[in-house]
Amino acid sequence: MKIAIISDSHDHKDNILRAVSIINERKVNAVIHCGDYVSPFVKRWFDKLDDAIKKNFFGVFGNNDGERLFLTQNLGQICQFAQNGNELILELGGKRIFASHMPRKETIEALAHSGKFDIILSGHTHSLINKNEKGVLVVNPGELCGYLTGKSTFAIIDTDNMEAEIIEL
Ligand SMILES: [Mn+2]
Repeated sequence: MKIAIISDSHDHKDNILRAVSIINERKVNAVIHCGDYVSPFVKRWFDKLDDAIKKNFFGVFGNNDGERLFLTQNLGQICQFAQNGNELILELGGKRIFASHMPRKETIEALAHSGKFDIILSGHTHSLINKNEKGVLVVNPGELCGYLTGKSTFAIIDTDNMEAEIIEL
């Protein structure tokens, strides 16, 4: 199963549309957004994901997602947010996945060593992480917006070989 991991899109329309088009072309099975969408109107752009992919579109809120009510009402029509908004726990492709916007480094390490999850996802720092720690895949896809680093990135995880491919726009 292929899962696209996006974070920190920060309302960047062009980059969201470019990522959506690559995700559709690559016939990805699911999308997880690790937060910082910002405006509820981003639904207009994520709505261009193929219908089959939208059925498996999940997300958590970031610290810049202040308008949770309208994000839930608008983007929530196509994106299934974590029950508490902050910590997404789900199983896809037989892998147990944890996603949160801004877990501390120590928390990520503890989760990776807990044996409870196969894939740990985060965002917030706008910096890439792509490592496999004894079979546990730890990924921060960097920033889709590209505002801080000048690099606009997201990731596609293949749950069969447990590798994350980093895609730079
Ligand atoms: Mn951010």
